[in-house]
This record gives sequence, structure tokens and C-alpha cells, in this order.
Amino acid sequence: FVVSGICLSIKMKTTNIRNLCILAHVDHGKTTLADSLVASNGIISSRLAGKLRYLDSREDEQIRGITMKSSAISLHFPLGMNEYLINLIDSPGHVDFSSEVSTAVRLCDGAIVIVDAVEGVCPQTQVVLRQAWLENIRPVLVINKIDRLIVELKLTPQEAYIHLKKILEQVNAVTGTLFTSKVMEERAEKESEKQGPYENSGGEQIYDWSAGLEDTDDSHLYFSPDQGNVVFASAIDGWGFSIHQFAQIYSQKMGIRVEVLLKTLWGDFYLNAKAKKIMKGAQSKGKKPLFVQLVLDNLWSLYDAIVMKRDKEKVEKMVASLGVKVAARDLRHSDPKVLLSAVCSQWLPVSQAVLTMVCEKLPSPLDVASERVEKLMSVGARRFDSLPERTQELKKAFLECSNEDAAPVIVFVSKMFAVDSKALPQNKQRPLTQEEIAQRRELARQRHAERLAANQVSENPDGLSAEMEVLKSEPDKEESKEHFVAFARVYSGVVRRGTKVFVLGPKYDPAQALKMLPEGCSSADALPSVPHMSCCTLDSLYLLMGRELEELEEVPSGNVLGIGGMEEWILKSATISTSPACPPFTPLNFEATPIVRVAIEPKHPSEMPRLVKGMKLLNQADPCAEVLIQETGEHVLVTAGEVHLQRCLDDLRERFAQIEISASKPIIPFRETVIRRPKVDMVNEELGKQQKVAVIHQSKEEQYKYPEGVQVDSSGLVTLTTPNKMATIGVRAMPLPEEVTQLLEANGSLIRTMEQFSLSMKEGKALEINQRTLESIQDFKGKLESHLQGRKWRDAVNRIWSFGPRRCGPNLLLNNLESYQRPSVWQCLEGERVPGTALRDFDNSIISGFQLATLSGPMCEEPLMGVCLSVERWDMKLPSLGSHQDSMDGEEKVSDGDSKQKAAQEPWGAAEAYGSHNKRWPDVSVDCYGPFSGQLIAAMKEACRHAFQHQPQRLMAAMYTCEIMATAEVLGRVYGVLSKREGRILQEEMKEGTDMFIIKAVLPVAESFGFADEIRKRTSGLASPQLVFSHWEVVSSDPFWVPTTEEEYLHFGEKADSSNQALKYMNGVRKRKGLYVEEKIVEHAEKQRTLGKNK
Ligand SMILES: Nc1nc2c(ncn2[C@@H]2O[C@H](COP(=O)(O)OP(=O)(O)OP(=O)(O)O)[C@@H](O)[C@H]2O)c(=O)[nH]1
Ligand SMILES: [Mg+2]
Repeated sequence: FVVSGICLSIKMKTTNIRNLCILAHVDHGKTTLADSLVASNGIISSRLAGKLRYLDSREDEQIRGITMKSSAISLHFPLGMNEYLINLIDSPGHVDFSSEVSTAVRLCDGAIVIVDAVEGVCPQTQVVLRQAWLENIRPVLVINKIDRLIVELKLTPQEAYIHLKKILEQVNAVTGTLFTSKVMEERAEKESEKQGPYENSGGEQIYDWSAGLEDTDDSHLYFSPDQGNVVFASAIDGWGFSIHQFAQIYSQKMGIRVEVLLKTLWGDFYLNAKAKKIMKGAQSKGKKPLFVQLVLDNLWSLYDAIVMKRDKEKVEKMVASLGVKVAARDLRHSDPKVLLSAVCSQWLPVSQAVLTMVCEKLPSPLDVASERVEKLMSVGARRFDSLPERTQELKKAFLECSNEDAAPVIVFVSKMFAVDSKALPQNKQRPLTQEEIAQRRELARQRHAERLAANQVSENPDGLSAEMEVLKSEPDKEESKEHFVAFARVYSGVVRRGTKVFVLGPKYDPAQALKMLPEGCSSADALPSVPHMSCCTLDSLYLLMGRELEELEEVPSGNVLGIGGMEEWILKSATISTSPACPPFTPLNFEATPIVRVAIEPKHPSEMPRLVKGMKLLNQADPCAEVLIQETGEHVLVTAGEVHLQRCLDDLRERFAQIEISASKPIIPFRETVIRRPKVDMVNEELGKQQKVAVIHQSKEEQYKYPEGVQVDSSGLVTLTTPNKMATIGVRAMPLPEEVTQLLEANGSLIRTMEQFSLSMKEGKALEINQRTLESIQDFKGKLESHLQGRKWRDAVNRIWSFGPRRCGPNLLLNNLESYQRPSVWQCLEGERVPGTALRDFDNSIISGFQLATLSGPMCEEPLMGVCLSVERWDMKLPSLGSHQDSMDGEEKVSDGDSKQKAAQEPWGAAEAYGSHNKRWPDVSVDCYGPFSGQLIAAMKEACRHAFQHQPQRLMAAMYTCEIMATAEVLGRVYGVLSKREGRILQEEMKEGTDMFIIKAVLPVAESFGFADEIRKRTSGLASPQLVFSHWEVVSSDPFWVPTTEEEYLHFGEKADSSNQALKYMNGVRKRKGLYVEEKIVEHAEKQRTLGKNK
């Protein structure tokens, strides 16, 4: 039985193991290709390969025809004298599931990148190439669906050759940019940049990746058939080849050496029949390139004879000359495709071509690069050489990938996936032996195959689910319980059942743990509890076989495996080791931002506990879904997109909660911002020149009554005094330049690192920061400075007090107090520790107030973005000595000894008095501490809100970018849908060599629900867009706008409540949040206003 064979071969030499994943844009044929590879091991019949999509084991995957979860299968492949074990992971291509790609890529050493020969390089192709690059794994290329060039596009072999050459160039251009940006980065450290900017925008620019790079050998990075890292294939028809195969064939036939053919079969070479020589310059001389003459022509005539002309005689001749055997049944078959794949899969079996390439070109686990190991081991801002010595020593274990007993076990779990307990091998009823089960399975498959063949349907979901039911036993509602299996890979040592191990969470710190744990301890000992570490025993180990699991006793180093029984210890990902010195692996690179949120409720309120449990399970089972309970008590699910949302809801209903649930409409996120005061009104007339129409049309600001204690001066400075009159704060709001907001957004994690540094400085420790990170911080600071120019922003960068919300967001708090010096947020850059400029008392309260204000703005309690709040006044009054105390956190009081010495003697009072001093009053009345800092926080928050409201306010909407491929006939309809949904076309171009147009557009997330479906319907399935979150954009209309000038009055009427997009959005959010909505006033504006006035 095959599977048991695999079980044995898992003890294979490490050099003969290949861990790889299949990556591509959606629908380029990953799962179809995987079918052929699976069929080569006899797990499914080769007749079904390409129809079954065996690795798409979920019902919804079969129905929708897209993969949603990555799944693994182990295959066995003999090549020459060697036997190989191939752990293959099929990944989804749809953007919504790109987190599944990240979890797959992490466990692999290599990847098969597939590109559709018609569609070429698509957005997700670029993304997966980047992901492979970021994880340092080596890719090989399969250009798939070549049959479409013949049958659909009806290209001639010569045209097809040029087309294929273009695709290769496109793919290499992407690799080129990745490579160039890395080399440039490294080079920039050594010499000053000479080459000019290298934008890695991945668009249609000229990739001048050769300039200045001559001395860096990069040939192995590029795809080229003569390098042996490209296979041309049609997965559905079961054929594929690399030029090695043809070189072999023709070197016998024509007596040319293989090496010569290898170099010339691809490229600008032709055969000079007279001279019996291969010459260069086919193009310029108008000759047929060798590739066309020897390879493509043959394929084309085969398709011509079998599919187009159905020429029986010719086919028989060809079959004979190829030396393949075709069953009479296939020869007579009414569908020519059956004959075609029967012939092709024997002549040029795709599995042979692909697996040979994989074994020859992809690295084994032993070839792991030292650079990759260091990257895996250094979490966040930590640098490898700052790790404890014992941790650094583990690098050797990674590199050796040893199976010795002494080698430490190191395993990485990249995700948890749920399986029904019935599907676990130990729970299968076993009155039958393995062989009998296999036979039954085979029978079931044959029955299914016959059904399929009879129906001629490949997408009949019922048939497949029927088969799935045969494989699974009847699910028993009561007993079925979800079990989680960890998707993992062994990096060092042998994993045995029953081994005791440490489970290390993503935040585990080996330095801290080694200090706490006794020397030489093991996970079997009784140990003190260490944060983010737990001990457990590995109960069950599984071989992952697509839809099935096979139990194993042990798994040697270098393999991919499943580990059962870990759900209590691992949430989503973790590192498992027998050594406490092992660092947690760096977090996965997730490309998708979860953006679509819905609130979820059970249909019957009494079922709440089941929902809560179900959501917990879902959270664990999905790498990217987020489950949270909002302050309001709502249960919220955040997903990457519509398709992902649908899958999560299905999972909740059918597996995890098994109850009826209702989901709210997607909650659309917005941001609030302020803009520069516009100079023209809504009808583009200059403001200030016209008469205000009437009193009732006064603009919002003028109507706005500020509450007591708040003053606003003409320049927009808002001053506010705390209720106890002890402090007065003056704040002004300003819009940040757009570039600055973008910078802040892009550098969130850097800012967080800086924040951590400042915190640890306050505690008196200095955090070790990676040199690379320091450089990026320096660079970030430089860029901020270059964008914050002009009088208004003088010295602004050095005056940054904090970022917000959550201390890392895209808003700034500026310290514009003349006399207050505080430690800069950039202090981590200052190298030597500066003798701390002391913080003023209550510094933290100001920051907290700012954080609160930026977390939810006054328009509809959504976070602020791109707003600068500058503190220009901060007076404190002291009613009596001793009633003040520093609001600094406790730690500082303990550790900050020197500030006490410096504490100056001036009494509290005038603003300038607090300068740079830290007051400590010995006689503190403790109870003032809380209430006062509370008042100050509230006052600061209010001051920020009023300052914000004093400026022209705008909403910002989240935007998707999408690329739509459509034919000319449906282009108009695509545009129609886009414009109806407030989309904006950025670009439209013809895809070379096809009749397809590529349209790039942006579209508000708020208008995107059902967009993909609508496009598909309107174009009868011809265009299908991929939506990717791109950026935030200001909604141009003013939600508070009412006509104020004569022109506006004429143009919009008095009510002007017709179509204010921003107001619609804002009120939508307010309604959802249960905030007061002014809408009703607008409905009957006049009446209401009159009433209001008469009151
Ligand atoms: N003409 C042609 N169609 C193919 C070929 N390979 C795959 N297809 C078809 O392309 C469609 C998508 O194939 P899949 O294998 O599901 O694609 P995928 O890359 O796994 O898609 P996702 O997992 O959703 O990203 C199916 O309808 C296949 O029948 C091929 O070589 N030629
Ligand atoms: Mg797939």
C-alpha cells in the first residue's frame, strides 16, 4: 500500500528530502498540477488527475473551484539511483487567503511557481514571488496551460515561442526587482548611492537590474529553460517537459551532443540543415528557432491531429512513432481530450518533468543558508549576536539538520488546522487491515471514476462529496469534536512520540528564561513557570496525506508533519524544542490586512456560549481571521475579504459552533482627519467674496457653541482648563502632509520599537536594537524631516512628543511649549545614553489624553489619521504645596534616582518654571494622584477634540485596488459597475499577445461588497477582480456642509441634503454605534430649524 510505503520512506536520507509548496495567482492551476503529482504515486488514478482536485478536500473548495486552505501530501519519487521523499504543499491563490500561503512557505525550502501561459504574471504572482524571496526559499517555474495557446488563442508555434519568451521576461523582471533592491540595500551600506533611485514598484517600469550588478552572481536567481528551472506544461492534459527531455530525445535522433542542445534548444538558435550545424541569429535571419522546430511544432501537430482535425490515421501514425501505448477504448472515445491526455501523459508525463526539476534544482533541508537561519532566529528588533550564547549555538543544529539523538529537537508550527475527530487515524474503526481499507478506497474511487467518466463532468460537487462521505464515516453529531493538528516542520533532531518538549510562544525570550531555569534542565523536570513557555508531551505524530493522516512513531529532521493534541498549548503558531535556549521563530509575513469586520450573534440568544466557543476555535484554526469582543460587547470577526468572510461564517455554522448565526452587514472602517481650509466653495467660487445668504445658513463652526471652560482664539488654538482649575492646556490641530501620514503608517513597527526603547530607558535598562533597525529609524527620521518643511513645521521632528493612537499610529503630538524640554522620541538614535533629560510631572497624562483623542474622533468615534496636535500651552497652578505628585509610573519612582537629586527648588507656578525639572515633593498627599491625572487626561482629550473640530473635518475611506482582466466586449459593463460604486480607473491597457484588457482601479471598501459577484455576473464570468486593501483616502465632501453662499444656495437648494457621501457614511457609522444622529433634522430641515429657533 502506497501510504505505508511513504511511512517507511520517511526515514530517507535528509539530502533526499524536498519540502516545497506550489505558489501562483488564483486559478493558474496549482491544485490541478498537484493532482498529476499525486497520481504519479497511485494515490488517485491518473484518469482523474486534474478533475478530482484531490487536495481541495473541503466541500466549499470543490464547489467554488478555488483552494482556501493549504494542505500537504508526502510523495515518493525515484530518480536514477536515488529515491526522494517530496513533501508537497498546495496553497491557495486567492488574495483573501494569502495568509495560508505564508504558513506554507515558512515550512518549505523551495517552491514551484506556476504562471498561466495566457494570463502571464498577475498581481498574486508578484506577491508569491516576493513571499518566497522574503523567506529565502528557492523557486522553480512552471508555465502552465500551454494548451490554451494552441486551442484557445490559436497561436502559431512561432507566435507561442515569442509569447513564452515574454512571460519569462516578466517573471524575471519581478525577481530582478527583488534582487536589485536587496543588493542595492547592501551596497548602500558600503558606498553612497550612485545608481539613482531603484523603485521596486513592480509595475511596468524598465528594470535596469544589470547596471552596477555585474560583480554579483545572480544567474541562479533567474528562470531560464537552459538552466533547467523551467517546465512548460498543461496540467489538465497531463503533459509537461523541460528542455532536458527534448535534448535527450534529439541527441539520439540527430547525433548532437546533449550539452550543445541544452544550451541551444531555448534561445535565438536555428538548425542549418545543409551545414548540419546549429547557428545563432534565428530571428535576424528569419529562421525557425530550434525550440519551435524541435519542440513546439511537434506539440502543435499532435493537438492539430487529435483535437482540431480528429484525423484517426494520422493519430495512429503519431502514436506509433512516439512509442506510446493507447488503449483502444481511449482511441475511440468521443472526447478527443481523453485520447490527448492518454498520449501526452505517456509521452511527456508532467509529474516526471516537474518532480525531476524539483529534485535537481531545489535545495534539500541540509542546504539551508546561514542567512536564513539567522533571520528565523532573530525576532523583531533583536539582532542575532545579541541572543544568549547558548541560543546562538543552536544555529549549528539548524545547519546540520541532524538526526543524532544528541541533537536538540527544534520544530516550528506555522498553523493549526481542525480535523474532525472521526478523521483521526486512531479513531478509525479498524476491523480491517490497511490493505483492505486501501482496496475499499480504491473501489470507491473506481466507482466514482466511472461515474465521472460517464457524466463527463469535472465540477460535479455532488459526486465528489459523495466520495468524501465514503472516505469519512458518517459524522455523529453528538460525538464529533474538533481536533486540531499542528502543521509543522522539524528543523533539527528526531521527533518521537512521547517526547517531552517546551512549547515556546511568539513572545518567548530565551535570555530571560535561561536566567530563570536551572542549568541543564529539561522539559521533563519540574520547572518554575517562565512567561510564554509551557511543557508538554508530543502525543501523536502524523504524516500529512492530503485528506488523510497516517500515524507515525517518529519523524526525522527536515520533514513536514502534523502534531496532534497541541490545541491547549498553541494558539496559532509556536516553536517547539527540547532546549529552552531555542528562540521563537520570527513571526510569519502576512501580506493581507484583515479589513472586513462583521458583528456576529447567535439566532437564539441562549446559544451564546456555543458561539463564543465556536469563535475561539475559529480563531485558532485560521491564521488570519481575528476574533474580538468590542467594548460594546459585540462579538466581532475580522477577515481579509469577502470570500474569506464567507468561509469563516460557514466554518462557524457547520463545524465550530454548529448553531444558526446571524452576521451583521460588514462594518466598514473609516478614519477621521482634518484638511487645510478650502479656498473655494462647493461650486468652485472663491470663498469670502460672496454674501452669506441667511443667518440660518451659517457655517457649522459659527453655530458651534463651545462648552464652558473652552476658549478658541482666531488662529484655532483651543484652550481648556481642568474643572479643578489647576491646569490649562492649549492645543491646535493641523493636517499633516500626506507623505508624512503615509510614512507614519508604513513605519508602525519601527515606531513601536522606538516606544519600547523609551519605555525601557525609563526603567533604566537599555534595549539592544539591531543595527539594521537603527538605520531604518534614522532613515525614517530623515524622511520625516524632508517632508516637514516650512515655518509651520520648524524643528517639528525633534519636537515629536508621541504618536497615536496606541502610541504608534499615524498622528503626531507635538511639544510646542517653549520651555519644556523632554527626552526625544528619537533617543534610541543617540547612541550613548544621554543623561536623561527629566520628564515633567504628568507628561504621561498628556500622552494618554492624546491617545484617547486619536483613538476615536468626534465625527463618528473612528480613529484619527494624519492629524497633528500641537500643545502650545500647558500651565499648572499650585493651590498649596504638596498637592501635586508626579503622574509618572511607579517604576520610574523606584529606579530614577538621579532625577531626585536634580529636583529643583522652585515652587510650582508660572509655566516657564517647570522647564526641564522633575519635581518631587516629599509631603505628598497620595489621593491627589489619581483624580488629578484623570482630570488632566480628560482635559487633554477634550482639548484635542475641540481643536480637531475647529478645523475643516473630513472622513477617510479605506480603498481597495483591483485589477480586472476583461475582454473588449465586456469592458463597457466593467466600467459601468465601477463607476456606480464610486470606483476610479487608474490605468487600462491591453495585455500583450491576447485580446484581454487589464484595468487597474481603486474602489472604496464601503462600496465593494458584492462587487466581485456583480462584475462576474455582468460579464458572464469573463472578468473576475481581486480586491486588495491599498490605502486610506479622504472623502472629498464635507459631512457638515450646508450651503452658505449665494451660489451654493442656488446650486444645491436650501436643504442640500441630496447626496452628501461623507454624511451618509458618517451617519451610517453613528447609527451602528448608537450615537446621536442628526439625520431627522435634515429630513424636514426647515420645520425643525424654525422650531429650534423659537425654542
Ligand atoms: N486549459 C487548461 N486549463 C487548466 C490547466 N490547468 C488547470 N486548468 C483549469 O484552471 C482552473 C483552475 O485550476 P486549479 O488547479 O483549481 O487552480 P488553482 O491554482 O489551484 O486555483 P486556486 O487554488 O483557487 O488558487 C480549473 O478549471 C482547471 O481545470 C491547463 O493546463 N490547461
Ligand atoms: Mg488550488
